[in-house]
Amino acid sequence: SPSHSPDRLHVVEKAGQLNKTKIAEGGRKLRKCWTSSWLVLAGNSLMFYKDPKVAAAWTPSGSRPESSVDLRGARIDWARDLSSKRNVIHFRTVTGNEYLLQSDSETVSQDWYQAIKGVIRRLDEE
Ligand code: I3S
Repeated sequence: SPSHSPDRLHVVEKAGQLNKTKIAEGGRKLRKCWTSSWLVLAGNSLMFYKDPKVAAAWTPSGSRPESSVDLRGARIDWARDLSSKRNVIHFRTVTGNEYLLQSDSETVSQDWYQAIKGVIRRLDEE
């Protein structure tokens, strides 16, 4: 039945480890605090977990991520002047929360950039 068919909310598009810091909350600048985080991109959301094991147990009604952002209306670009690190992704939600995501691997950062951008674009078209 349709109620059992997978929908986009439940489809994990991408998951993996990245360095992450939140740099603004509601437009207000925050002090950077880089930490390693396990990211899960699914449905309209990018979810952050401390531990991949917790993320693996993820179900719609099950374990909750440490934090989660709604990608609808979000903007993504490459952080040029926001960090001394390389391969840094910058994104901003409609509510003015801003994050930096980073990997020392250019390929890993590029893949995440494209995946997040793809979701944002899809949501823009809905
Ligand atoms: O943009 P900033 O202030 O140079 O960011 C650096 C600081 O957050 C620093 O911590 P302190 O608050 O103890 O100064 C971090 O250790 C650095 O990693 C931050 O710079 P990068 O360029 O790594 O994003």
